[in-house]
Amino acid sequence: MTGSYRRLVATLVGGALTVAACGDDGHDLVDQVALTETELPIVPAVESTGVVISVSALDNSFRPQLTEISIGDEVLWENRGQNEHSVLSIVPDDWGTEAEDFQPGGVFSHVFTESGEYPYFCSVHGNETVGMVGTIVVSP
Ligand SMILES: [Cu+2]
Repeated sequence: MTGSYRRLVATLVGGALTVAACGDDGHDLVDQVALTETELPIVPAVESTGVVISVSALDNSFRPQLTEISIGDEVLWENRGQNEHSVLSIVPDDWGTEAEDFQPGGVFSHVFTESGEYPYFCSVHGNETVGMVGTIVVSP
């Protein structure tokens, strides 16, 4: 992420250099490059509040089962059980971790950037509707 962003900056600065080099004023060239570097904000792709809320994966339930957070908060799931578990999102199903990456002692985290209800489950000990299930509620 940071690496590709730096490449982008280098590309932009390089472009500014090329354009400025066509002129004959070397002083403007220096000013323009400095301006280009300082005015490009280093903005993370995800706005994070820095708040981390823990959810434990036990044998065999998520505690708490219902977790209420704010936009930009990070939820950190910790496998505090003796068994492997998974954390699989249902709607939308674009985040989570499979059991092979969530062994006892393992962690998984996700930052929620939009408000809504995010149900999830452990496929080892349940399915989308019953068993080891949980919900993250993200308020605006
Ligand atoms: Cu489980």
